[in-house]
Amino acid sequence: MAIRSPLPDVEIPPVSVYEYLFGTITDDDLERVAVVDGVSGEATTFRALRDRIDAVAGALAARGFGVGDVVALHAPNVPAYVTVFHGLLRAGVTVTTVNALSSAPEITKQLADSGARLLITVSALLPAGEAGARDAGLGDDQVVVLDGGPDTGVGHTSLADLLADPHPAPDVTFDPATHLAVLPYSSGTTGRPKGVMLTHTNLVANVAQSMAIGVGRDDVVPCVLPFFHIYGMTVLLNLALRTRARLVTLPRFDLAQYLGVIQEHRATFLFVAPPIALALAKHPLVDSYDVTSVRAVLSGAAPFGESLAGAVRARLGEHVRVLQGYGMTEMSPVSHCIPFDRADIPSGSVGLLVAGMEARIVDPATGAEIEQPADGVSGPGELLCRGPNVMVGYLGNPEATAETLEPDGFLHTGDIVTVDARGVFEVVDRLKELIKYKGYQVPPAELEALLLSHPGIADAAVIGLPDEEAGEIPKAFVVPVAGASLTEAEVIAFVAEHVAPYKKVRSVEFIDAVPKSASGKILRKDLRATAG
Ligand code: AYL
Repeated sequence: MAIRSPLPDVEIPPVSVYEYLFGTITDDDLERVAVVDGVSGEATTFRALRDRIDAVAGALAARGFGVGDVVALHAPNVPAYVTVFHGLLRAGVTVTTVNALSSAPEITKQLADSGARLLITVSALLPAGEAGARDAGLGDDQVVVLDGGPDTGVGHTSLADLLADPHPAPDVTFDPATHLAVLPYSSGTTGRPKGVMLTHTNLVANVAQSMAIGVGRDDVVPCVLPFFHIYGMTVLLNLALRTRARLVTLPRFDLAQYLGVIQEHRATFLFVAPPIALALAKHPLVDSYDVTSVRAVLSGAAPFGESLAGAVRARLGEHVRVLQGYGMTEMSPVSHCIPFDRADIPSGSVGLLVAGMEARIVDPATGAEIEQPADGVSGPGELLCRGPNVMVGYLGNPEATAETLEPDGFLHTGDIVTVDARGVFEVVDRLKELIKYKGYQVPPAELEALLLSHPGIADAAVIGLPDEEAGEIPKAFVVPVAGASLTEAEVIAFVAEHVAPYKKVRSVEFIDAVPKSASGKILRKDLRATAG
């Protein structure tokens, strides 16, 4: 029997993301500050933000973009990200969000796979963006540089150029339940990154479901986790906008700058991944800043244990709520959270199923269903989830979709969990091959394919090694071609040349053969057992 969320159902209105965020906004809220640039201090009210979103939608529609088009957005967290992202959605365009750290070949792959007709980037990322776009067959006129323009020396159409000639927001009609809002990339439980098809309703639902986290109108939310990743997109950007909280954008993580923003803007709700939680708990710099405004810290995207949670509380104050969220890009992403008002739920757990979600826990060896116990804690098993926030499927990849989504709508998470009688879940292990470096996805299959493209490498396997700061670091096992002289440094440099920095292989071990099952699957558990 499926386990149902113990939280009351929430209304999921059948509207677009734009309509959900701004359709019911009051005159009072329109005058409030929505977004602050954490670097320059420039503030934008909800009214100005909405007007700019309308203007971007109008400009894009006037250039022929609308329902059926895919546009790639490749930028760090800056206020213009908010305007352009929502302007694109407002125009009916499907947005594929690109990691700001992506290499040119990674950008090319994503553009080609998603069928993007336009890349919107920033001058700081232009070298990778331009090369990536060119190799995907996009012309110079298909690259927009937000802070570019003829007078800047950067070239390309800028955001200011787009808006120079005002156009009213278009009247677009689509079915929010089926129209794709975004295509973020995720490797899911296996293989290489795939386009995750999320509809407007998926995103609207997950904001409504995430209300339990407890962000409210008086909160100030520093946004250092990237908007291009689903955590930043839903839990920072969209949840904060809908609750009328204030976002403070930061384009990259720098601890001193982050602490400075917390102090200066009296930040109240911190959304972090475990490495930032570790810095908050342990770094001496924290003592030099006033962080007394903080009332809650939520960690998500990678394992976060009770001891680190306790260390965060000890440092920031026992009154601070330390929360955890869990989910997957494929679930928009939040399936579990610790509600703000549930102080009885331990911070080292991932909390409860969010409203409207169901789960099943299945023994991966036998397929047998593990029942929720009447008391105590269940045995471990793979988590499967179903709900209004679960993706439609992987773009152009029915095989991967069929492997991940059961015909009855349950999604395989590839994570091993337990549940107790109250419905509190804990993530205890990962069944899938994914490596998480500081909360970012590092798909082993992608690195293995890259390693195999090296003429000196006959076979390769990649696993994650535990690491206190990053969570896990990628390690490669390499079988050299007979007679090849290959060093660890060469292998590391080869990978680093081709991938985003967070995907770098950080150690290499040469072996005679990669251990594999009879069906040819890499036996990662065996490699993990031998790896030091
Ligand atoms: P993706 N504990 C352990 N592992 C986790 C956790 C957690 N709290 N959260 C995510 N993961 C792992 O698509 C897990 O293996 O989405 C999961 O399948 O990049 C995988 O990361 C998904 O990686 C929030 C804030 C959810 C963040 C997120 C997750 C976004 C990461 C709810 O409130």
